[in-house]
Amino acid sequence: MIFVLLATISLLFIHHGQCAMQATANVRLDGTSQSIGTLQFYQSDPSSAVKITGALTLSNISSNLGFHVHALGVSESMPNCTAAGSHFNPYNTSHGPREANITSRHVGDLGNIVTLANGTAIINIEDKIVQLYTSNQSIINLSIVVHYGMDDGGSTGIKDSATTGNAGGRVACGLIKLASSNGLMNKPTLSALFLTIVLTFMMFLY
Ligand SMILES: [Cu+2]
Repeated sequence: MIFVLLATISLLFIHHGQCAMQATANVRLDGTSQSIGTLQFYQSDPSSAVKITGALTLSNISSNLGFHVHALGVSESMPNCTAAGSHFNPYNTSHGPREANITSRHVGDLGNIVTLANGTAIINIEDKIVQLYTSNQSIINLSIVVHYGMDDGGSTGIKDSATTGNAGGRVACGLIKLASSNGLMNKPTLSALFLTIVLTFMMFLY
């Protein structure tokens, strides 16, 4: 009996550790409350990539636009994008493209998003360096920033290339918030289901 209880408790802990994490960022034009879209962040476990999806409407802007996680949070309702600080760079590394390994880019370096002729950017990124789980690489409560220009990956030597990819000013930004729906709310539900199965099984044993 005690063994079954202990096994149940330890399995519940294992289950909790494996719950997927989900976050969102409502992206607004710099210094305004005008939303240009909401991004979804999803990570199924700490060793898998973070998926970033969504659509942003950047009317009249058609090109590659620098896309980074910056080190500080911003106001959720009316963000001042300058207040997001510099690139999220916990290991004090050089700026680089998204494809670079962890020693050759900032954790927050997500490269560029590409806008269509009408200004809409469809975002579908998988990144193995940013994290949603508690970690030095966690981007929860930091900011996602969209720039006016292209991030050159730090390779051109032009102006601010080595620090920011020379991506220019900040068009829009948003606070990256942990969403309770998948990361937290489902845990009790799933745990209760699991407990019910175990208790039913025990009824047959005893
Ligand atoms: Cu940036």
